[in-house]
Amino acid sequence: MRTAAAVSVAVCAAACGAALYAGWVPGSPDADVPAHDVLISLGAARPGCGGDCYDPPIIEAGAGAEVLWFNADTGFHTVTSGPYGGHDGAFDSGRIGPGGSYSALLEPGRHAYHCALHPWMHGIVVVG
Ligand SMILES: [Cu+2]
Repeated sequence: MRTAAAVSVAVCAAACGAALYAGWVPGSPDADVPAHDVLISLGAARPGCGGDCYDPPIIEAGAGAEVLWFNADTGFHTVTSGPYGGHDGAFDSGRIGPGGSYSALLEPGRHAYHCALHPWMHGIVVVG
């Protein structure tokens, strides 16, 4: 079961899309969360997650590396480039369900992003 679920994440990463991690249960200990670069934190759907809605809030990725977000929360979220209300078109996950993930291969540069559903959620990826 765990092996099959890990494979589904790998397939998702290869396809740069959103997928559900079948082996994960909302509220699971962090140790049970599959490999990821950025965690969408449990409780991020409520104001008060502060700068840790996306954990870590700022990451650096090598040029040509995919960045993978995993939604460890019980609600839907997005990973959308640009400031809240100002999607710049560079990338957009669409709605990621609980236990879902999204991966993207980003252009070099500094990418601010946000959740289109929750104005308090924002992060930065620096590529290259
Ligand atoms: Cu959100």
